[in-house]
Amino acid sequence: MLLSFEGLDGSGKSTQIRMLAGLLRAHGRPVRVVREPGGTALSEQVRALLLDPDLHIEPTAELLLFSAARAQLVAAEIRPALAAGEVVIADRFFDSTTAYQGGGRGVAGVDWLRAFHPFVTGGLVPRRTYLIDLPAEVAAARRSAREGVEDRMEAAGEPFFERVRDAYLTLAVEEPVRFCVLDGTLPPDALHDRVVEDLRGLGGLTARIFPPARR
Ligand code: T5A
Repeated sequence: MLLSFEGLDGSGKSTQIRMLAGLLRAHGRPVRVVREPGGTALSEQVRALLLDPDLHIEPTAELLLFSAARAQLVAAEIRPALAAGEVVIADRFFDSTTAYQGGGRGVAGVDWLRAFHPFVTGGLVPRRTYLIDLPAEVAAARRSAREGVEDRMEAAGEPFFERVRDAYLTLAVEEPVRFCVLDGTLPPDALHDRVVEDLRGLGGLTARIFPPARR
């Protein structure tokens, strides 16, 4: 089963993924966490290029580089892990490209991207996508509280992140079955509880992975 987490930079995806992976592992479930861009030798090299603040990358080239990193990750890591019965948790997947390159940069329209993503992923779609929604200024404040230099994407500015947020929310409205929108201003434990509750409610395969909570 493939799950993905989406949201603005600093929205709390990695925190939630750590908590969920920890819970699954504590139940003896095999879990693979992958990040985008990255997760393979090639994709990590592409990541370094994409995030390099000293590099100018044309928006079209940016879209294709994120997608190239994803194609490699899907083929080399995600598909083999799914075939082996692992739960794969992706820290970003193709919705990031729709939100950042489509919504944020305005490189391509949603319909074009919707047709393009299956070419990149071989048609792989997450069973559930958690969108951790947060106002752009709150995400920016969290990022600036961290140490380190802004990467190339983070340097894009607040109006860019507002467009990205809008694009994410539009996606969630268009695909209400796949998306679960979470209020990113909640504390980490409350968000984690909602994710687990949602997964329990999905039934089918996820019901076997997440047995019902004891009363
Ligand atoms: N990108 C990526 C594209 O443009 N197109 C694409 O197709 C893809 C795949 C990746 C960049 O690439 C872009 C998007 C990004 O700009 P990255 O370094 O991988 O860059 O960055 P992010 O994925 O954004 O990861 P971050 O680490 O920046 O953010 P997270 O993982 O969302 O947040 P997290 O968990 O690290 O938390 C951030 C801070 O907030 C605190 C944490 O302790 C931490 O200090 N926090 C909370 N505080 C209050 N309440 C909560 N609920 C909190 N949860 C976490």
